[in-house]
Amino acid sequence: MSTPLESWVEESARLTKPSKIVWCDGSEAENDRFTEEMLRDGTFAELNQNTYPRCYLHRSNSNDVARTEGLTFICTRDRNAAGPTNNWMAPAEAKERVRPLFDGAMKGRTMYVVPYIMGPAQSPYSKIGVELTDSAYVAANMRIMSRMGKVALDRLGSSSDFVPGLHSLADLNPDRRFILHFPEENLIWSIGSGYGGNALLGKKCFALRIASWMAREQGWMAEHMLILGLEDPSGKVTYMAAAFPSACGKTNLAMMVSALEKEGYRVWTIGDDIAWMHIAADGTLRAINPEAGFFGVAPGTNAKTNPNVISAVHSNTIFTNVAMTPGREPWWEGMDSDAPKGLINWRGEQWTPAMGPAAHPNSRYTVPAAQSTSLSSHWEDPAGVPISALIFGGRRARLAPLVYESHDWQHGVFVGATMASETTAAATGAVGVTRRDPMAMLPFCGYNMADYFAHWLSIGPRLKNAPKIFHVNWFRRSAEGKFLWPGYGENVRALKWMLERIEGRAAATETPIGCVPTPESLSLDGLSIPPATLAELLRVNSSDWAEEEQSVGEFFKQFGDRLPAPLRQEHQALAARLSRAAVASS
Ligand code: SAT
Ligand code: MN
Repeated sequence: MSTPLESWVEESARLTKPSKIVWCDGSEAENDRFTEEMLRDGTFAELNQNTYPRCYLHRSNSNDVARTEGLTFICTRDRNAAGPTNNWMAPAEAKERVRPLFDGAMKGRTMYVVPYIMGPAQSPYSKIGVELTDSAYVAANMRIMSRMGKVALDRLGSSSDFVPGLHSLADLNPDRRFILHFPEENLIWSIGSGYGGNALLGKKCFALRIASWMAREQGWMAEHMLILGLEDPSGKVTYMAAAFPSACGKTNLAMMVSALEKEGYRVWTIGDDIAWMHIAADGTLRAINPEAGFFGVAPGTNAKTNPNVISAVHSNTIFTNVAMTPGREPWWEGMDSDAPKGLINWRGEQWTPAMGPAAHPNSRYTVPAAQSTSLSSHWEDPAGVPISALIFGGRRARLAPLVYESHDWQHGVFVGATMASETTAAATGAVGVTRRDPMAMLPFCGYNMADYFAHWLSIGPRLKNAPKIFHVNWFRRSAEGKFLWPGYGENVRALKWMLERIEGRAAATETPIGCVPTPESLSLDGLSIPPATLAELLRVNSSDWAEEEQSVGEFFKQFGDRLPAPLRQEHQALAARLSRAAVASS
């Protein structure tokens, strides 16, 4: 008798017709073998093995460098289950359309069976997935990003309790590229792309889109959030989870070297991208990081913005679409050094400045979490860490102050549901356009976002001490376009204010949007921020916010009656507070 996994592998092999099937065990020896094969067939270029031992460079097809949201679908029987913010296809239609593309797609190639655990191997909250892929690069990345191989097969046994994901590079043609999710049967199909979020199916496809659906059914949360611990001078650690859209600094915040280290404030990393959060028996919200590595944006990463990752990526790291120096070291824009002579760009060509960026703006490193010196000793706690603060944020050149606190859980959900950010290179399409990205989940919520808001609203009342909900904006600019806040390690100052709000110690000013720090309540020693700049950073401009309030109304319209009433109430309450403030100031 074959197990459910064996049957599915056989069935998928009959469809895709690989010449060989390799079951991955996740071992060092196996990884060495894959590496050799990839060096031989050009999937990998070897980096300098003296300065970057066991580090390799992968150059992807130039049409395949970011997530393709337009080709990503939620396939549910009822269209409304996917909601207005997702692309939708009926499951039968999706399969009819895409099955022929899988037919024979692996001919002459190897099918890798990649079993993996999302979450610590021993955690009751962890879940198993199996990805079938014809990309050794995907298998090698999955080995870093999850607990991959024997450990997963051992945990699975003969059970059918795993999320199957079928992936093929096929011909990498965007016209035949589909990233399909079937949440009603926990199934993922991805074809035509080898890029991160499209192809590493444990990450966005499973740990966010499929898991968000499971989480609603089972009463927990799957969120696009980093998890960090802030240690205070007494040694006490307070855990926080923060949602920012892709390429808005989650990794850098989670791995930060604190500017207040001398004062005793340190940041410990639990995760940099995804949080699975459960309500524990004691009423706390407990978070695990389902991943085991970081798939971070390279450009802009340097010894100032993220020293921890700079040292971590010096071994066992896969670089994707970065540039390479003549000494075969990785290079990208915003690294500490200027572009050296003889640089090879991400396409593998001799680079000249006229050619534009040498590293692709969405180039990435894949590094084991365990290599970061900032990693918390609790990062694999099976029960997760207790969360005291939830933070939303994005890139807003104007509008949002450095940090503010919502009034309560319901208002905090409104703040998350209405957050917006300027788009980045992490997805294909225009960069720098402001779009609403609720909870940073717009591209990752596997069901109707109105129902997702309702799910969020239902969680707070079930918690004993619901986390406080904050909003941050590191990206506010002056009229001249200069950043007002130094960011990076200095962001700990905002975290410290949040910690003191949680403990009831820091002062704040009530504004129509929430509580903003008083200038004195922020620890700014050692920073020379002129009082006028600080005032601008913390300012809540009522007429800008009145415009924002209008645009929120437009955004909410698409959800019709499905939008939970409490969010409508919060919207009206905001409008009322803003008009009272306008009357008071006129
Ligand atoms: O989608 S990826 O996981 O490749 C990166 C991101 O956009 O967050
Ligand atoms: Mn992400």
